[in-house]
Amino acid sequence: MRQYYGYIRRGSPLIILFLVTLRCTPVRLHPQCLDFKPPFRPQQELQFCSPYKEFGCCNYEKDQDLLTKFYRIMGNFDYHGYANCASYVQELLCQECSPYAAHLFDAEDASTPVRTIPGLCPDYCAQFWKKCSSALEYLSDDPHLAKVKADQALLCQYLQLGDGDYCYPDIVNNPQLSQNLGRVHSDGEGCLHLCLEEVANGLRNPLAMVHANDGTHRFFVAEQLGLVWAYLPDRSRLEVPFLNITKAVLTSSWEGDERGFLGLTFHPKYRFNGKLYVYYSVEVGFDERVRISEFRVSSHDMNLVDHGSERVLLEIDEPASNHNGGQVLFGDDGYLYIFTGDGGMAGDPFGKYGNAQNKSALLGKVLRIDVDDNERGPLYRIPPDNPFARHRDARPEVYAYGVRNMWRCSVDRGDPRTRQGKGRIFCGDVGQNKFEEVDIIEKGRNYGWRAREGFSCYDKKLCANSSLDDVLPIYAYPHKMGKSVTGGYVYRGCEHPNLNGIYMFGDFMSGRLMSLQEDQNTGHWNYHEVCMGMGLTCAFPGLINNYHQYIISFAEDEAGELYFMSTEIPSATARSGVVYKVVDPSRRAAPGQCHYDPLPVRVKSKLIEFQPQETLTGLELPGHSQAELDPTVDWLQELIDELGEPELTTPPATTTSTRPPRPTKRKGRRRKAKHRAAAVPPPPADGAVRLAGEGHELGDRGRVEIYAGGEWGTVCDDLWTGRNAEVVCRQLGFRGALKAAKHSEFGQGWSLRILLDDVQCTGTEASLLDCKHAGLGAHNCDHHEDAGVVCGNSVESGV
Ligand SMILES: *[C@@H]1O[C@H](CO)[C@@H](O)[C@H](O)[C@H]1NC(C)=O
Ligand SMILES: *[C@@H]1O[C@H](CO)[C@@H](O)[C@H](O)[C@H]1NC(C)=O
Ligand SMILES: *[C@@H]1O[C@H](CO)[C@@H](O)[C@H](O)[C@H]1NC(C)=O
Ligand SMILES: [Ca+2]
Repeated sequence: MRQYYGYIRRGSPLIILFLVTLRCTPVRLHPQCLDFKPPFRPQQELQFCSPYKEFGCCNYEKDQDLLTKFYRIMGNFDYHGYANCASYVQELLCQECSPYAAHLFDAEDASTPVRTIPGLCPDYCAQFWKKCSSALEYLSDDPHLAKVKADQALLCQYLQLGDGDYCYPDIVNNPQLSQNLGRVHSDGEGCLHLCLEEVANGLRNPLAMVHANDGTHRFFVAEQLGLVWAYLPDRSRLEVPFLNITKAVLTSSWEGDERGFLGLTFHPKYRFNGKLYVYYSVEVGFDERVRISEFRVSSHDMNLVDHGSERVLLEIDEPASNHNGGQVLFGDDGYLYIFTGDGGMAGDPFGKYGNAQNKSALLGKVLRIDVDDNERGPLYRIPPDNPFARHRDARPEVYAYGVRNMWRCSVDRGDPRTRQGKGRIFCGDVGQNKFEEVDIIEKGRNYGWRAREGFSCYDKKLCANSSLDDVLPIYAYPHKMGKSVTGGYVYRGCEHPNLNGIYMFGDFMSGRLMSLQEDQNTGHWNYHEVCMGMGLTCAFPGLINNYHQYIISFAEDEAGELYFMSTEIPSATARSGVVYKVVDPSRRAAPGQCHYDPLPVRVKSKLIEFQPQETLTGLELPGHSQAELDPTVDWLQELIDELGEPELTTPPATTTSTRPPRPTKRKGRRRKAKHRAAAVPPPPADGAVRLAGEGHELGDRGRVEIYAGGEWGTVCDDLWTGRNAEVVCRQLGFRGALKAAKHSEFGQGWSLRILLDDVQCTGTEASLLDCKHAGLGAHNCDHHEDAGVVCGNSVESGV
């Protein structure tokens, strides 16, 4: 990739242009139900609309309703009518259960009325009209239908969809549409397409969001300055902060300051003992320290901490201002886990071999203490099975070591059915110069730092020592992908069944969202990037497909749904932090399956209603403005991110305290640099194609022009098919075609010769020239019939 770096730096207009033309196209078609939500697997098997019993938009009750409706309609027919019509009526009624119901009924596009009869393909419609047009009056009360139903042509024209390629029943027979239906969308490069919901905003470096596990389904968001805000399940926020220790917390407005309020967790029995634990930076005399304290909730307000209840459990000197750790959490064993940093500077320089490998130091460790029954006597005890409890040269609190600066750890709730994976602790450990890593924490184990960074040796001498016996990460990534890992969660929620078992995490600097999934057979963790859905993929009410770049933290709510927090300006005083909920647009849980009733919350302060501010970007619907699309800046930024900002390629003393590059929003990733990097257009080879005419600047659509025999020419073809379009789109680097445009839809290529006619592709050819066609330049059509394409990149595309 390096070799293309120079082009980008010089900002060659040629390349910028090329980047723009490669922009991925939005997709017309996506699974969506008539309630504007994703399809699901019904909890109880459908009887009537059985084609959709595995996956679709109907639950059992809806299926029974349709069955009743069916009987009511069929009551109007004699035996002969019944024999002719029953299957048609059933099929038409059941399209409400199709995973593409919104598409078939034109509900996706708010600018057109919802149909009463699903969009039908011409052949099917003709058959239906011949055999059973009398059923129309029972199926629909649309007055226009009554007018046209006597005329097959008029009727079938009326029942046709805007993009005729995806009508019923072709839509169910399209392997590309049905193949991956119900799975997480992923593009050709394996990037999972997800969407987001904005949950809270206006936050100043929100670095933790936790719940109290008390049945109220409140969530608590901590800001670096030392404030914790309580939110109700309806996302309104209490005006008075739950906790305010801004006066004690040491931080600054400097972007990338790693000091501050860093962690928060509720006691597993909070509901009964009202205890919570916080981790923050303080200045004591001339020393900087981290402090782990216990607080209690106020006895008269459940949304307020008793600020006088603080008991300091532990204070640790911090020899430098960076690498302060900050995670606190309770393991399944009921003990409090504390994740400290190595003390800072670069390369863990303290002592003989650094803090992290020195078990007598509390820095660079995972600590484990018992905070139960601490009202009298010591504030915490050492769990008897702590691995070094009886070692002379070790602090008894140490649970695991060799840690650099674990930023965000979480406990796996385990598979909802099998409990597989339950209790595992996942952490992101921020790297030094080269690699970021994700670890699973095991008792007594060495996580390698500073001997090792990721899988590679950092301190060669320590690394060569056979007594190191360190645990390797489950995944490590190099600094061209990001420079500061933010550990996440294994998804174990209810609303998005596809995501179960996926560990999702991110990178603070690059804004990259990533995922790992364990192969149950090999134990290997498979990596997939997470992209934002493009086009209609996220076109569900309330969903968005972009987020601020600086991913600070991940979270799980009381029900197990997954969130992350990021900000545009990573300063403890900038109010640009947003909490996002992760949503899988390809499948939801069956309606009612995830229902819960939060326990009531007595609110004594004012409630501030949530006002979402973010919007879906890049959505194109016919007749809608495309003005908001300006991919150029984003593209470049993304590419630069990927290549690494030049200032950032010199490793700073600390990774996370680097002043970051220009803030930006991450939109759906379109393509990776390797594709864009093929940037210098090669001289056209015979059979090369390009797009022209109105709209071609979008890169995904236009009149097809082909290079053959030393010149560019057009393709005129009144029988131009989707298969032909498919070949063109693939030649252009797209995944497939959304439309075969006929009759010079993208204008007539007057200035060029007509080079191809009568093209008949099977769809798999490498170039149009490989398809059957009339002799080069021989044609019986004119420019009125110049052919065009609309290409697409999603799994949904493909004609
Ligand atoms: C937090 O407490 C400080 C005093 O310690 C006060 O000045 C500040 O206004 C409080 N913030 C909020 C949001 O209540
Ligand atoms: C290990 O850490 C302790 C506590 O900070 C320190 O006193 C000791 O000198 C360190 N040992 C080595 C070998 O660096
Ligand atoms: C290897 O590590 C052990 C334990 O830390 C130490 O005692 C030993 O001297 C080391 N060996 C070498 C060759 O550095
Ligand atoms: Ca490691």
